[in-house]
Amino acid sequence: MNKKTSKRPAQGRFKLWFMTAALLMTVSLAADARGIAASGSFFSFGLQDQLLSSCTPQHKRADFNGDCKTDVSVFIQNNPGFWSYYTSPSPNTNRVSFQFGQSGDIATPGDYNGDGTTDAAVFRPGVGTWYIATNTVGGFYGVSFGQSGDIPVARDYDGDGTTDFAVFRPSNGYWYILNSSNSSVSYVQFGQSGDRVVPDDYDNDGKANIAVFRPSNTTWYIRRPDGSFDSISFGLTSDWPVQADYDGDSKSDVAVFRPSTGYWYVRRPDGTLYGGPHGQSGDRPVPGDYDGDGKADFAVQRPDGGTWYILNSSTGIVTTFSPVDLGFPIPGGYLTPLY
Ligand SMILES: [Ca+2]
Ligand SMILES: [Ca+2]
Ligand SMILES: [Ca+2]
Ligand SMILES: [Ca+2]
Repeated sequence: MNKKTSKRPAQGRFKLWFMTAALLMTVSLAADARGIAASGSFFSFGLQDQLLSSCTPQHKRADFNGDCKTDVSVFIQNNPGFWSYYTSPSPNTNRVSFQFGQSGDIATPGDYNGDGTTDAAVFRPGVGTWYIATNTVGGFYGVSFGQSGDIPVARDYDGDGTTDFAVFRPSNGYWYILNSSNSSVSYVQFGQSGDRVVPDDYDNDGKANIAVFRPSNTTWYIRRPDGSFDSISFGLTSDWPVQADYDGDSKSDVAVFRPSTGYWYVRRPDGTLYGGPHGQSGDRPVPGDYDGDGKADFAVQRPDGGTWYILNSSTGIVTTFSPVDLGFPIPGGYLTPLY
């Protein structure tokens, strides 16, 4: 496994452009950006630009209002698509919803401008294009990075506090990262086809580690900054990786959700494990820090009715939300795409 860094795009196709919905009306790129344009009406407005908090990026999954609490949020994959999030545990009265994305897009939430709040973003896999919302009233920009067949793995790899566009290419096992700090492209071979991508900050150096879970041998491979890597045997072939910081030490923890039973298993640093039942077969795991205590909470979205079950780490109490929006759960956009 080797690493190369270059000022030049790895694949020679990288471009940036910026436009607003107003511009889009007069630009012929409308077809490519279909589903992004703000041609429809909005359900509501009022994104609250709250002051930034001191929580670390691991704890800011799907935190659209910047209060250091993960927000119940969904991507409704229609044409056009909609994003909706809820800023407090009274979900249907604290709802923000706006048009963004389209059917077939992959939700890639992240903080792409480094302001401490999560931005709506999608990767359009057929064309290798990313779209990032700049507000809830139709503003966005697009970035071409990657190609058809790539898996988006957006994280902050260079540690500047801003999410980096990045893809994993199963066909050659390479990771391609567009570093937000200097716009250089890093590419690293790590993993192979069939691996599940599990990037996160496992060592608390402020930079996401490149990492994969290999179902065939149930081993996690976590790349260290010096290019060496840790191998950790954990989980079953059929388990879903749910890496997050469950114990609050600011290091992401190796963890799995067992879809057949609804059990969660988290690996402690000493190699022992803990966990328990939360959810049931068919549920989608959506870990995040919903109560804002610095520890990720076990949480699931039940696809049938769209109900969320959140086991608050601060109290041990399960909170149940039934938002009016049914769709892909945004906190799941930080995990390997399995549902
Ligand atoms: Ca929040
Ligand atoms: Ca970055
Ligand atoms: Ca941890
Ligand atoms: Ca928590």
